[in-house]
Amino acid sequence: MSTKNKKLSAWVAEVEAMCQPDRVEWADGTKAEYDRLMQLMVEGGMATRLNDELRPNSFLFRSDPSDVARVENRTYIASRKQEDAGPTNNWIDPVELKQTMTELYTGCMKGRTMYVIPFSMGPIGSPISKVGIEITDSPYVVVNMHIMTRVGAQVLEHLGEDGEFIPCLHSVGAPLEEGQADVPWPCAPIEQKYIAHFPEENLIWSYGSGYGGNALLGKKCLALRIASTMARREGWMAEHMLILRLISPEGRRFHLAAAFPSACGKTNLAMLLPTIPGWKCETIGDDIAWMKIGPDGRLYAINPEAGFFGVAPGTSMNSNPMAMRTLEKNSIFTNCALTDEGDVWWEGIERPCDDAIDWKGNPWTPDSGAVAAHPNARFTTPAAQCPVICDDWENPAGVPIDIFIFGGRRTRTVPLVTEAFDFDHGVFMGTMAASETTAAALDVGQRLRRDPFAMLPFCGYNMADYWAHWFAMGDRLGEHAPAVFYVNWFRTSRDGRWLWPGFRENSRVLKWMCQRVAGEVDARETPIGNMPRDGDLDLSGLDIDPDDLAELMEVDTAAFRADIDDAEAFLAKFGDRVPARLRDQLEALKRRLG
Ligand code: GTP
Ligand code: SPV
Ligand code: MN
Repeated sequence: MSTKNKKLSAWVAEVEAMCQPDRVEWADGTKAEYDRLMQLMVEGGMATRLNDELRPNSFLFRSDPSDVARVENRTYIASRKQEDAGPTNNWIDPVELKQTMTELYTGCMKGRTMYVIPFSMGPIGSPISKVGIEITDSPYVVVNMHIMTRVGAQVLEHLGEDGEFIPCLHSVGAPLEEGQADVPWPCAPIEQKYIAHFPEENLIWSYGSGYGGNALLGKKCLALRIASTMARREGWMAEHMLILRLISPEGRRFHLAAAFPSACGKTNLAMLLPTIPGWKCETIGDDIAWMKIGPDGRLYAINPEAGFFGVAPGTSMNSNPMAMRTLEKNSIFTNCALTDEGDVWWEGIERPCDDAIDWKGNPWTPDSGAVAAHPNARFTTPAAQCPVICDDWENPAGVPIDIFIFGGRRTRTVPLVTEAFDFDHGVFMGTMAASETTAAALDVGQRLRRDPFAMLPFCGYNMADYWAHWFAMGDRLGEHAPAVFYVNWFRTSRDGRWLWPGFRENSRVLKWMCQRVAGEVDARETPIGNMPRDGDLDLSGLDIDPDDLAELMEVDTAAFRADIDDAEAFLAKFGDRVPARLRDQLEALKRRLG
């Protein structure tokens, strides 16, 4: 395979000269290619084929123990001016960063194959879709990109002679000397890792990591960091949001898009199997939404991805049965445990396991005193295999969004659900979002942090300008702007129990949202937003202690006042770039809290 696109051939030649691979291969996205690369990796000791009867056509990979998640401290937005990256992004002058990285890239693919992967984010040819080309020296990246994006010859055809593409360069940063044997998971030490974005050129350079969002460059790098900068320039939105369709017993359809930080429940909510009778949920996307205003003035969303790269631990037939059925076959598992039958296992799968090989490759039993699967162990699985995938999931026009949901992991303070008074208040809620951190990033520690719109690690430009963009979109949408809600599935009691059962029971909260949007129920006004009146949240058949429910719904005004102080300190970092409307919202909240 090759290309008629002159810019592409020139870029591939330039990268080949710099990285000096042994050979170059163009990925065609076919099953034959997938099978051949998997075979190569099994023979090379990088992959284990799982028991074909238990888990057909599926493979397990174990990463290097130093390379298990995104690295936020090594992620850069290299805009020409530092203030355009803003105070929440790491910044290096683009000229300097290119120099540093060019030195690292020089000869970095020696002894390896350089793969050129043409891929589309979104259905090929949709007006919302974008073409990317990832160059990588990792065959693991190639097979994952096969599942996560649309790879192949059609993309090159669509690109033609002068089509635009987003260049995404990736290397694991581990050249092989003549005769040097490879390791199962090549990568570079942390201080040599760079996940770099050059937003003014729509360019991505990633070096030194083979894991997830550091290496599968269509996902966070392209579909969020670069796309968010394009979206602002072009008047659309690129968000860290799942997309789902909820159908009421009467057949009324609602489309919801929800932004929760990494490992805070998007994949679970996207595949919801409601516990309340008559309600149905269909999945459109589990991580990223690209949204444009349609001809009717409403906001239409597509899922730019083609697969799910989901957190394995905690996934079970009880918590997320639709995910469990999606990954029955044709899936890639990374950093899960391997059972003696040759299947995968992880904490919270709710299946017994007495004997396994843990994610580091060592023998494991329940008495080992350590987890068998890494907390950020993941599955890569085709979206089309999801039993509740929506008929419209690949509709190039997208689906019209009725409801936005924000949230995060808050053991205290934040109640189960609140509704914004209006869109501006909703933008304020998204801005105020905060969450306890998770294992999805390697280097952020365990703490509560502000994570506006769940975009803190993913916004490719100054976040204050991003808030202004949200207000501008709201103004353009006017009466068509989605309703906005804030949820917290993670509140705990003083003695550390979950107050809310979560998972499939979250359908009860979504039902209340739909009833609000349809004008079927009133709400109770509180200082922080509208909340369900007593009896309006459908709790039928749910055994929940009335005291727990009261605590779950409690508006702790003292805690919210303290939260405002923290929010003000956060906003102060952005100086006078903070939109006045945001400050107005903050003042209004202060007044309501008294
Ligand atoms: P990323 O892929 O990192 O963006 O994560 P995500 O937002 O898709 O999170 P995911 O749905 O994979 O959930 C992450 C973890 O939170 C898993 O261990 C889940 O079991 C757990 N979780 C999800 N939903 C709930 C819930 O409603 N209640 C509780 N207690 N835990 C949940
Ligand atoms: C996240 O961290 O939000 C993910 C996983 O979805 S990764 O692709 O590694 O970014
Ligand atoms: Mn995510």
